[in-house]
Amino acid sequence: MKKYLFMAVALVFALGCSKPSPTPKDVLVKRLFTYAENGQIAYGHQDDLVYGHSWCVTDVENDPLERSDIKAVSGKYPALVGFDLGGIELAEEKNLDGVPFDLMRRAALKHIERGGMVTFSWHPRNPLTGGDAWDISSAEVVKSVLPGGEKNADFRVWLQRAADFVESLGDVAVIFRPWHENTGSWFWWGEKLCSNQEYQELFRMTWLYFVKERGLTNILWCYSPGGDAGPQRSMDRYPGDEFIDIIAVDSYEFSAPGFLDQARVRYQEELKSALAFLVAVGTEHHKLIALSETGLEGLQDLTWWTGTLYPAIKDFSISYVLTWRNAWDKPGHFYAPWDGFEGAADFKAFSELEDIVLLD
Ligand code: BMA
Repeated sequence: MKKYLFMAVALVFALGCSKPSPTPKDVLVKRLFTYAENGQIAYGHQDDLVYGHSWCVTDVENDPLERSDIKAVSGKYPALVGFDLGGIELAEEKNLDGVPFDLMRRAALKHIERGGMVTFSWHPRNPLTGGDAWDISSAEVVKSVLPGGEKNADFRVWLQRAADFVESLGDVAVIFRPWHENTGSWFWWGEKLCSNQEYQELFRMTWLYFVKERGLTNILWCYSPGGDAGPQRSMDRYPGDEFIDIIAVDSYEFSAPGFLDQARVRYQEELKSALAFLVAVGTEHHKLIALSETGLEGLQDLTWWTGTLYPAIKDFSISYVLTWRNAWDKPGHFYAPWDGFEGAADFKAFSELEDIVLLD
């Protein structure tokens, strides 16, 4: 009897002392913190692997997923690939940009298997009006999906479908960045479309559903207001430390033809002030910081990567930067170079900087 008692005590002691092995989320958090601590920034590209400038994957099941505009010009895949879940809420087969969800799942897992990281954004339709994410005709939408609202039950089905997709990825960690650019007023969850409190409730409700109801604990939650809000306002809608792993910002360069110099200065100033603010917030809240979306549509500035983006971000401890998509079906809607693009050499030079990380 004594012997068994001793064994039981020893077992409890051993279990208590042994460190649990790190989860996929722990590993990804550490990886991103390490980049920031080492002064490195991982580079990401939206929808890389599933399409690029003038091409797209058509064989959902068998395509080897080896094509990438970034690889074509730099020899490497981006370290991070972004995908968008818009459309999953209605159980559609393809997302709002025509990417089949089965292909998206395969590409995300392939990228992770290759050693890369994956982030998901979500442009869901408007649950009250039936319009798209940009339908801002009603300021009652967020209220309508919160508990007690007329669309709450329907919206929970939308959350369920998005969570089903994330769950279907299996035991891998991914970044999830819902309800982005909330300090602008172009999405139904935007600044003038709901109060700060309603926004926070929307975010927390999403988190609670995924994490507490569904047990999806391998998600890094990213809060990303828009850079044009000005730094101070960007935290007004912060859901709280418990719900967030990454505090980020979306910030684009916009230039009218012939006004590139002015646009560059404005972009760099806005970005630097946003990042300086967020890095301080990150230190205080112990959070990762990122530039979750950026770019210059059409890249008419042929040295944008080394001459505009890099000088604006290099002095900040951010873990990644992601440029937006190269639409296969809209020739002018691209934010990264492709094979044959005249500014490709500048991206290659950017990708070879020692503090910029792509996937070897
Ligand atoms: C926008 C544009 C749209 C696209 C949307 C969601 O910035 O690229 O064409 O549908 O993102 O990916």
